[in-house]
Amino acid sequence: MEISTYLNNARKQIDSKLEELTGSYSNVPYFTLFDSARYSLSAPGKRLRPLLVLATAASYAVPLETALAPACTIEMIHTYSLIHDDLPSMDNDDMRRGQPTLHKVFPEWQALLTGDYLLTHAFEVLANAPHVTGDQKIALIRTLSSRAGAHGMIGGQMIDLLSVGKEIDWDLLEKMHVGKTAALIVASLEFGGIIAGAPEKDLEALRKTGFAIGVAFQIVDDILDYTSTEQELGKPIGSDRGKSKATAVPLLGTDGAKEKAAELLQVADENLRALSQPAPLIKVLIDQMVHRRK
Ligand code: GRG
Repeated sequence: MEISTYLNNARKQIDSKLEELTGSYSNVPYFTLFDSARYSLSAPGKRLRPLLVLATAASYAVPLETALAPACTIEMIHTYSLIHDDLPSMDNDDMRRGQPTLHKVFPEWQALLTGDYLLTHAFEVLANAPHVTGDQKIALIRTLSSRAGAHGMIGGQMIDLLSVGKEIDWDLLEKMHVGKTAALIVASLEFGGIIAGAPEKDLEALRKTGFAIGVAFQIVDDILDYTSTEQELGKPIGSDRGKSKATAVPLLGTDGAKEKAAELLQVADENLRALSQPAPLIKVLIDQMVHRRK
């Protein structure tokens, strides 16, 4: 099958699985929680993280259906993080994925609870995931809780907010990017490897690939904040600059940031080549991640 056909089909399957997993409960007094969850989940995101899970699993010939529910849990955690990040007490953003942010459409408290719901529900879905063994479920839950936790995504977000208005060095900025952005991308590759029962040597190469492409992805995000348009990004450009956020461009310059991203892609490529299986789908996704306009 053509890679683009595989990815288009995978995107559709992710969208419909997400809809199925977040159900619609019209007969409960809190039914509107599911409306707000759907509002954010069904917005046109790139679905990079679940696609990375499926692409990694597919490299080991695991059927898409086996990895689909676990893949969707990473999108749930990612979506929760975007909802919370946009709240007035954090980044106070009005637009996300080309539409008003959740707290602009529903009450702020509901946006907070919708994020909480998606975070909690992801672990319920993992515990009940079909097609994976009990040991694999434990490994998936351990991986996701740790990558999304204090020493992963939350730690990165802490550095981000603690650094507002301050000059920070590359070392701290890289730690922020590793936590805020790379951690979930690492988890995505690890998920594919765990579901495939990949050997530890491959899992380590997948982790190294994930860290490299995760930081490169964030550097591209920082560059787009300077070079893209609001229409393309689906949110205002220059929003990080306007909030005195620490980003790669003022620290390294646009050319320096591009060079850094290129170095990281080289690291990712070397590690992908060290896998016991060829991984053409992962390579295509990495290409899309760095050569994007939004
Ligand atoms: C609130 C715990 C907590 C964490 C927030 C994800 C995050 C951490 C903040 C969002 C802002 C931001 C720039 C994060 C870096 C990761 C990133 C580039 C997110 C956007 O990911 P895309 O481009 O988004 O994959 P789509 O909408 O395509 O899914």
